[in-house]
Order: sequence, then C-alpha cells, then structure tokens
Amino acid sequence: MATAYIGIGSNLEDPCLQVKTAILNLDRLQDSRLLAKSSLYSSKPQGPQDQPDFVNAVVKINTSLMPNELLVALQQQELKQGKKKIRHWGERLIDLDILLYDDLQMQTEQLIIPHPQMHLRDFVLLPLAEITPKIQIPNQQDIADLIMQLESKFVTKEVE
Ligand code: ROI
Repeated sequence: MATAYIGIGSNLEDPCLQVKTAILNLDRLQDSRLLAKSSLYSSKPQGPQDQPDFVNAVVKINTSLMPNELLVALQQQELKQGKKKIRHWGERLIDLDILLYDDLQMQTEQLIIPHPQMHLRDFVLLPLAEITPKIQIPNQQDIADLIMQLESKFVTKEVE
C-alpha cells in the first residue's frame, strides 16, 4: 500500500458542498482507504481575480492503485461529480490533484508527482500541514519553512 495526498478545490456551485462530496467519494475510492481529511479552507483565487473564491482541502489515503491508476480514478470521479473547467487557471466545479505518492518523484506527459506548484500554494500547504505537520515533500525544505516563506497568501479562513 502507498500513502498518497490528494488536493481538492472548487469554486463553483456551492464549493463547500462540492468539496465535502468529493471527500465522501474519496472515502469510497476503489482499492483505497481514507486516513485523514483536513478542514475546509476558503481562499482567494490564484489566477484571474474575476472568479469566485475557492474552497480547498487535502485528504490522506492508503491505496494499492499505482499512480496512473489513481490519476484515472480521480479523473473519473471529477467527471462523475460534473467536471467543469471554463478556462485555464479559471473556475472549476471540482479539481482533484495528486500531491504526493509516498516519496515518489515522477514526470510524464500525464502526471507530475509531487504536484509541481504545491510548495508555493498556501491553500495546499496549510491543509496538508494540518493533517501531517511533519510531512516531507521530496526535494523541498520542511513544510513549516515553506509556509513561512510563502510569497502569496490566498487562504482567508478555515471554513469548518
Ligand atoms: N486558487 C485557489 N485559491 N484554489 C485552487 O484550488 C485553485 N486552483 C486552480 C487555480 C485556478 C490555479 N487557482 C486556484 O487550479
């Protein structure tokens, strides 16, 4: 079994509900087990500002799915929930990103692990640190240092 962290984001059609629904669905993900879920965080959009605020969260799972299988399963879940993506760096109904998969580092056309932007995004690092304060991101400094050094702040509040 591998341990993976999934980033969840939504800023359309009741984002809180979308993120909660995504967490429920991840709880039922094939060949996987949900181990922990973060609080929900409200955040200002990274990217174009003329879009609604996001709700973000991170979950930790155990899975026997290989990274590519996990990616396909997450893409299916996005489609089932109603994947809507309107423009690049724009609004989305639900977004599920593989952040980490054990200490794997990989880069293919389809999938880059660790997620290439994660160490720069407070809406990923804060929920991640909430569930695993000592998490080590491959090839990065300690998460506490990454959080201290963030140049842009998006998170406005913990929702619940
Ligand atoms: N901004 C925030 N705050 N949260 C996200 O999940 C998010 N996702 C994205 C872009 C559009 C880059 N901005 C985001 O994909």
